[in-house]
Amino acid sequence: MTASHATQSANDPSFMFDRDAETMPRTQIRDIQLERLKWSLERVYENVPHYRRAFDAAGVHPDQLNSLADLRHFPFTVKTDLRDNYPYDILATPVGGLSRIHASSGTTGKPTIVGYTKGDLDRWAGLMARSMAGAGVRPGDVVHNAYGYGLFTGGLGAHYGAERLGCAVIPVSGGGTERQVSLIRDLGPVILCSTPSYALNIAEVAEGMGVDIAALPVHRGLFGAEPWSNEMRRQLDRRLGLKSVDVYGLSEIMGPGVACECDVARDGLHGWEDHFLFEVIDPETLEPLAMGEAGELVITTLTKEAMPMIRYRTRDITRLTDVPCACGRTHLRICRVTGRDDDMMIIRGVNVYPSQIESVLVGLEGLAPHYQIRLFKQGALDAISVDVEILPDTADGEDDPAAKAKEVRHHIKSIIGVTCDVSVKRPGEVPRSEGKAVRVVDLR
Ligand code: DLL
Repeated sequence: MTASHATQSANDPSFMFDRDAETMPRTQIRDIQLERLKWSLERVYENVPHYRRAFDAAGVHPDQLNSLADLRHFPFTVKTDLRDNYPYDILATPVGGLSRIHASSGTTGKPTIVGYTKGDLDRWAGLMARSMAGAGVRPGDVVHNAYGYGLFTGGLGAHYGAERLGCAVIPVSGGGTERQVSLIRDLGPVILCSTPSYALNIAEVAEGMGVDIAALPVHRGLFGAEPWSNEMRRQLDRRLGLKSVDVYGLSEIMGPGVACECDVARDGLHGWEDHFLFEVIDPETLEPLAMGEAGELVITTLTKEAMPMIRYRTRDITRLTDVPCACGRTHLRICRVTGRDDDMMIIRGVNVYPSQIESVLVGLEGLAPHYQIRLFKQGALDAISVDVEILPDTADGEDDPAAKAKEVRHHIKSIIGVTCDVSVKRPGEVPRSEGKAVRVVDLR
């Protein structure tokens, strides 16, 4: 990857990390995709027994790919394929050829690992630098990186991306929130990287310490790793005095930087199509959907050496758009991911995502944006309850928690269409996030 930033002024609002790649004509993107897709299919067929078996069982061979549309004949990869081949059988490179190994948290069973060659790490840093520049980060910026460092890809992903772009990184990781606030106050970073829920936690702790982050130099927040609503975005922008930008990624595919909003439009995340091929499928029929239709995002890697993924089903629900963007980047945009299909709750026939509940709660006066949803059985039926917190000012006033709970219940019923129990908690009673927030507790 050739970074062309040396020839541009970093003060230019249209600054790009890799202008040639980011603005190439769409026909050229498709040519590159076809060539790289062939390479990836051959690579897995030759080196990964799982893929050879899966292709053979589906009666397909890499030689049969003549156009991008032919990819639809190739089988999907799902999370269980990674678990079944744990730890190393899904790799297309011998373990000795790896430079780093990350792993998923494994909360739902056996963990899965992700391996990277030196080249993979180099491309990841480049794509994260591209993403960050699109989000408004510039060489010379000081970046406060509160994504967790370790097996989670957030910390090191943002770290090396920022360094590649030419920034100074404060590698603070998650947790120790008062110390984070002191560092933001003392070191004057202009960029904050964290999950949106942790950014909110930082805002709250800062307010408690009497530190006005909105008055400090921080002017961009690069938030991602979990779904967050537009209401949450407005709240973060206001309380932290910054422009927040959405960054998307997943460890199986790379980590953060698979796609990122540009700060020009903040309307959909540019997915880097010279390295990934994006499809949206109907999760029921598994058929590819047309541009603009909502369904499950499926990603194929085009340049990964250690762990190429063919048609990986992300479970994330979104839409794609190739409408030209005001920023000049030609790569398609992934609309904000509002939830995963496995997060979807079906309550008496109504489909509900946690982010819909969040939109209602964050829009209501007197409530803090801290909430948790509980799923439980009521007889044979599924039911939900919501814990939400009252704002400290409201807690000391006359506002009756029971009346507030009734109001919240009414709003959820009228906007989303589900009946749920609501419990209004006192300030600090809903658990705070230091990384990805736990929004749903399943008690069924
Ligand atoms: O969360 C990578 C990442 C780190 C992305 C830092 C952005 C910033 P995983 O832990 O493997 O990787 O989780 C991936 O998180 O499939 C989505 O369900 C969710 N997710 C990630 N980014 C977003 C986002 C990292 N911007 C899973 N909006 C994905 C909504 C997101 N959901």
